[in-house]
Amino acid sequence: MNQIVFITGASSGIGAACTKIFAEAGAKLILAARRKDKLQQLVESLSINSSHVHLIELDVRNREAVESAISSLGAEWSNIDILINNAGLSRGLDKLHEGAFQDWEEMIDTNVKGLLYMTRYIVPGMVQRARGHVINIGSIAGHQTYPSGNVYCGTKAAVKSISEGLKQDLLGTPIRVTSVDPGMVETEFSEVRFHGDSERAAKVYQGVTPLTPDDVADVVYFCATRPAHVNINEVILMPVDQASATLVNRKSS
Ligand code: NDP
Ligand code: 8X3
Repeated sequence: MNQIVFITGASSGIGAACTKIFAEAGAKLILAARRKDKLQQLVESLSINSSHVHLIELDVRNREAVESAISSLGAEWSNIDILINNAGLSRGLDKLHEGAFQDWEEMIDTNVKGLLYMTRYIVPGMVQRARGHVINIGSIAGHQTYPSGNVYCGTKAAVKSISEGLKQDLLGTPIRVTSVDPGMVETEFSEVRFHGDSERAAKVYQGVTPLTPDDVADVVYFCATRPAHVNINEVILMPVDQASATLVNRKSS
């Protein structure tokens, strides 16, 4: 694969798995996250050739930082072919009227505004070059709201709308837009949601065989490698043990 792929949130979970699959395919990778040490460790663990990777310590909530990271890429890295808007998080699982303002702001600023900043700064170049693909990581939470999911579900519903809107606005160009919307995937997601409470996080996956980050990365890679005239708009995937955000088959041990 002779393409430049920009992955946000590559330091963990689905983003790290996307890094692996695109690296194996020979893509050149721009990897961004706040924890640059984790990016470095990932690159070492995958033995990625250093000329094939560019690491950026980036908080996608910071619009100026996003603008500067992209505008300073230089000729070797600036012609981005695939943008994977993966950076995201949930914070808390509280009734709306009891929710924490800081949790809401973090989710909205990352999942919605961060994704918008990345898109706004990268897509004009794709349009200019008449080549590109934006792949947003949404969620089943964008399709169905679950109790106490309120703001997180709202941000993922926004990602769904933004993906649809971007597809419409790019009609007439060859740029592709895809939303990959998983159910339960075992990553750092629940630990982040519960502010580091790993016991509570582990319970989310208890008795269930969840998706792995590699399962999601496989789908992302499939979407990215269809013939140029094929646009996969949306993929919803969940474990066999899950039928909706709230319907989960748990085996007792
Ligand atoms: P992880 O917590 O394992 O990974 C989240 C990634 O996002 C990390 O690499 C983190 O990097 C990055 N990130 C978070 N905030 C920022 C920020 N402000 N700036 C830059 N990077 C940031 O979770 P997942 O892999 O599960 O999550 C990836 C995406 O998948 C998210 O959008 C999530 O909503 C979505 N998703 C997850 C599901 C699940 O069940 N796990 C299901 C459906 C969707 P760092 O901390 O180093 O900045
Ligand atoms: C992550 C999946 O159901 O925990 O987006 O919201 S869920």
